[in-house]
Amino acid sequence: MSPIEEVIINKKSDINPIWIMRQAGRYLPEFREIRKQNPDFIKLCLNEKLSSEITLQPLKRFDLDAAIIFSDILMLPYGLNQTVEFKKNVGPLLGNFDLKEISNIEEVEFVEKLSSVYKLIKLVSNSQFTKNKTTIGFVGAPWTLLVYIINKKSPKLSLNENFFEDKYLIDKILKILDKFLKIHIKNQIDSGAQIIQIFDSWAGLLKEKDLPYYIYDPTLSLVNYTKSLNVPVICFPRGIKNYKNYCEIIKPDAICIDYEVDPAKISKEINIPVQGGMDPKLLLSDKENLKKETTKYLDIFKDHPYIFNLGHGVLPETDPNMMDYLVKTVKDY
Ligand code: 1CP
Repeated sequence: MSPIEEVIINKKSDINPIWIMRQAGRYLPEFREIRKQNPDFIKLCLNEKLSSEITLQPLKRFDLDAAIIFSDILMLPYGLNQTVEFKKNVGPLLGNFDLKEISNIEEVEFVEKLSSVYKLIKLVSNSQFTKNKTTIGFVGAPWTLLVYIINKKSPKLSLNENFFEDKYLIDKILKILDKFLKIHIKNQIDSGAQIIQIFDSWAGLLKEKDLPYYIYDPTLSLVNYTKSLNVPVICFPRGIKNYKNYCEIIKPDAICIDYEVDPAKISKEINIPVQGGMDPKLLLSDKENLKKETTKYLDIFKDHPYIFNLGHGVLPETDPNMMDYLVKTVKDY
């Protein structure tokens, strides 16, 4: 069993495995080199030779315990024939969503469109670089995908005024997402993903009263499904106000926390394995400060099953040497 599985499945608390969200990405010059030659991001994700190489890039540099596949949560709307493009300095832009057309998409057609993602997972999990490491597959949570599908751009820029207006449409989309997210999860697992992480990056946008319908019910459905396939699931409801409630309702195998929450409070309140938490901006400071803050998290979770990670993705302006120092600090603890 790999160290991350030991923590999640056997609740081991005396080891400190580490992986980093967005560990394959723009802070690495070798990634930027490939990216420069491949301006179409979706096409790059669907080139299994390159996307598997990108997935393995951070593992060749650092002693990380997991490979997170190089893909994107927006591959799902892409698989449902909604156009997705990534514009520099703007972010993702999605096309119109045709409910009639999407309601008719067959499973085989969807799986065929995303087949390169599954090939990439096979290549990664069979690679010598992932020996005794975990291959992590992932999906966007239904709520976060709903946000992109209806808003058609990042809610960072703003959530459309009439976002919640068409309840019929929202209900239909959530049902379609439930079906195809399960298909996507199943195919990732069949290809070699050993853990699934569910990214709910925009969980923080909702009011408490809306959580059951938009987050709890649809996420629980995916968590239960993944568990039924005997694969652990990590949930990351970024910005949610009450992690304790979330864990009690959703019961993920591990919970990934963001950098806004107090880790000491989490370690007291939550008794399932915890992942992440540290502010990615700390990698932009100096080594002394980085070591101090890293040690703080490791101290707090000393007797708790804990996987080291950040509280959101590593920032593009991060110096790879600082990443190296972070990994070594965790391994030497
Ligand atoms: O070069 C570039 O411009 C591409 C940047 C990039 C990368 C490296 C995007 C566009 N996606 C990815 C890969 C990616 N996305 C991974 C795989 C690799 C890894 O973690 O090492 C993962 C897990 C994601 C997941 C993802 N995509 C999330 C959830 C996590 C999070 O950051 O909150 C979200 C919200 C997306 C959408 C997306 N894709 C890309 C961007 C810039 C965004 C965010 C857009 C926004 O701000 O709304």
